[in-house]
Amino acid sequence: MKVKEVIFAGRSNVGKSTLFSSLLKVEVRRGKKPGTTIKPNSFQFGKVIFTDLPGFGYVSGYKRSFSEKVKDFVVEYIETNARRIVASVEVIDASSFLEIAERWEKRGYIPVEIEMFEFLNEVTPKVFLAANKMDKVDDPSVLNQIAEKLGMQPPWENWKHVIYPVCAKKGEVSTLKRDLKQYLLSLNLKDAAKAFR
Ligand SMILES: Nc1nc2c(ncn2[C@@H]2O[C@H](COP(=O)(O)OP(=O)(O)OP(=O)(O)O)[C@@H](O)[C@H]2O)c(=O)[nH]1
Ligand SMILES: [Mg+2]
Repeated sequence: MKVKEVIFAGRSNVGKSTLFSSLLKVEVRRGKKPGTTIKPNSFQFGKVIFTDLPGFGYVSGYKRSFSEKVKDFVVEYIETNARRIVASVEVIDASSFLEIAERWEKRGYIPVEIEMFEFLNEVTPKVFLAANKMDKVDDPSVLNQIAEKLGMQPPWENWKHVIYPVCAKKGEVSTLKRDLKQYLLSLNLKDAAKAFR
C-alpha cells in the first residue's frame, strides 16, 4: 500500500504546531510569534505522513509579499500531494476568526481561511476544522457564527464531524483525536492510529 498523508494547515499563529504536538507523539517547535514554522514538519507513522505546514497570512517581521509566498507554497504543496492526502486539519483561532474575517470582508476580500476551507474541501477527501484557543472564547454563539461564515447552517452541533472546538495548549483535543483516529482506522491505516497520544 502506498503512503498517505494528513496535513495541518491554517493561518499563522493559530496553534497548528501546538495542536500537532498535543495530538501526536511528536514535538514540533511552537512559537510566541507568528511565522514559527517555516518549512513543513513531516513525521511518518506506519503508512501515514503527518505534516505540520507553515502558517499563511500575516507573519511578524516579514513583508506582505512573504506571507503571499507562504500561501502559494502551501497551496502548491497541497496540490502536489493531493493524491496521497487522505485528510486535512484546518486550524483556526476561534477567538479572533470572526473579527479578522469581518475586517477582510469589509475591504471586499474573501478571508483567507474561508478560501482555504473551500480549497481543502475541493482538493482533499476529508476536512476537520479545529476551532482552537477555545479557552479565550467567552461568547457561546461563536461556534455558530463560525459555522455560518464557513457556509454551514447553525447550530454548529449539526457539524460535529466537521467543526471541533479544541484547546491545544491544555491538550483538550479529545473529540478531534477520536474522530481523526477513527477515520484513519476506517481507511485501514492501523499503524497510523498508533501515532496519537
Ligand atoms: N490561549 C491559547 N493559546 C494557544 C493555544 N494553542 C496554541 N496557543 C498559543 O499560540 C501561539 C502560537 O502557537 P503555534 O502552535 O506556534 O502556532 P502555529 O499556528 O504553528 O504558528 P506558525 O508556525 O507561525 O504558523 C503560542 O503562543 C501558543 O502557546 C490554545 O489552545 N489557547
Ligand atoms: Mg507552526
